[in-house]
Amino acid sequence: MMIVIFHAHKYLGRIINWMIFAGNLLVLPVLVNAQELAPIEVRLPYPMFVGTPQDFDVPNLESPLGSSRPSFLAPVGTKNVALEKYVESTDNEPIVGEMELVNDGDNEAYDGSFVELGPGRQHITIDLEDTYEIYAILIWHFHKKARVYKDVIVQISDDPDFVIGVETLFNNDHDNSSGEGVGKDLHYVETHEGKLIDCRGLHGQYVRLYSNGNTSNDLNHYIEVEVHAIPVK
Ligand SMILES: [Ca+2]
Ligand SMILES: [Ca+2]
Repeated sequence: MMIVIFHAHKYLGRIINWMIFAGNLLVLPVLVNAQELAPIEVRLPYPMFVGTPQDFDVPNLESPLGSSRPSFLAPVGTKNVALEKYVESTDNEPIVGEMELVNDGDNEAYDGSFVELGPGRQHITIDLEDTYEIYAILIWHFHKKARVYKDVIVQISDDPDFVIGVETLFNNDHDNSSGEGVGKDLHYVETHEGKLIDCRGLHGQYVRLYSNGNTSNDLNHYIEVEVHAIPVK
């Protein structure tokens, strides 16, 4: 009996120590995660039209904010890591421009600033060359005139083939016509502010963007894509 009590006390001490240790573990991540935040740096292009027209025949159209987009906060050191990285496309021979235009740092709407991909569903994949903690993706499809692009889907993965570990961060394909699942996100009118997608610090090396034509034609365009991220520690 004495032996049992002795052992119970011995284990009680261990249990208390473990509870203190576990308590610290619960507190520590909160302290570690309290990173200093700052607005990400986004240089906006010259606006080609005023206001955000809403006369488009598409379902689930986002209402314009009526003011400029608020600053987006991310950990200090977050920057565009997509600049001049390799971009692959389902259309190897763009109708207009080259794939390099997707991430050459120029987001202006002028002629010569966009790449035009063939009709229907197309996607591009940016290889960031390493796994990053991604906070925001910014997309400018085309903003010379107001348009809505269809089946905009944004995914990140560490798998270049997007078979395993795929995170879908945005999907406005309401009828699953692009086959990546029904998307609940809203259609939006392209403006000079581009579309900012909150990526919540998820990890990935590859960023894939789908589209399936737009309200003016069935072609696909990219002026610029930015991926604001920090290296994974
Ligand atoms: Ca560009
Ligand atoms: Ca669709």
